[in-house]
Amino acid sequence: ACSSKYVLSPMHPMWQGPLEVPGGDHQSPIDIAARKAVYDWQLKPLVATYDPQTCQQIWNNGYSFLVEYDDTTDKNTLKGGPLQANFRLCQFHFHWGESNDWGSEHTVDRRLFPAELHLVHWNSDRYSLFEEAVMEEDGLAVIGVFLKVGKRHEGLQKLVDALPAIRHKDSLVEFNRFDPACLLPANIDDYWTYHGSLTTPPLTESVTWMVMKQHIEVSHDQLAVFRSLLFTSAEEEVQKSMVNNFRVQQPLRGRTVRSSFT
Ligand code: BO1
Ligand code: ZN
Repeated sequence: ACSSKYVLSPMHPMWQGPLEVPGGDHQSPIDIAARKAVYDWQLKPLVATYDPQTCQQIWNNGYSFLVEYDDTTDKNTLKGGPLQANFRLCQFHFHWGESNDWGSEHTVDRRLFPAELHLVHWNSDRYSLFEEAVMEEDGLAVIGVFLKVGKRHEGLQKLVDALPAIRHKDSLVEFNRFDPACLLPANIDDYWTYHGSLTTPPLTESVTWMVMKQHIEVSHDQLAVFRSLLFTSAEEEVQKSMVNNFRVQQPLRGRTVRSSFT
């Protein structure tokens, strides 16, 4: 859940909170300067093993829509790449803009994408709950995938079809048998990685980020359905479209972005 100290303004793509962030030199998202990334030949391929049967629900939490997975057992694991442990998927969600000209959280050479997918995992070798892992430097691993506008994405359509049922904040519907792997690009071996934070409160610096070089394509109409969601609950008088739910790029502050490819 979100800290009440922060309010996401639909006009400004920023969390309005007390004095920037709670003590962070390793915040996310960042701009990835492709030519400054350091190739690391020791970065292994990523291995994601997902079980569609563990998909539980889809809900509007007032800043995005989340597809949540049963993370009480090791059925959805991410390992390899820069990771020193097994990580378990708990949810995925997206960030997007009001137009196709912006919407992603990360940027590549200052280039914005219309949306960005985040697959959120926690270190299940060392911790027993997300809430415990979120406090630790090696606690979380998030895969970021850029979305571009092009042809309709067949895998995404099942999600898009569920969105009208969760238009308002705090609405939730059952959602079963969705394979998160269908949202990954064909090549997951090429990625950038760096250490950063959650991009919404609690903004803890607990995330190994893996941002995919390859994007996925979705149609303008599919993104239009994302934009028909609301930040507001059914009770509120003035309804606000869920758009521009991204945080702006944060300073790199001496961190190195590594790449798995040349
Ligand atoms: S993100 O991937 O950096 N945009 C991101 C930001 C915030 C969260 C997750 C990913 N928040 C947490 C909530 C927890 C919740 C967890 C898993 O997501 O703080 O309350 O359990 O859904
Ligand atoms: Zn996110």
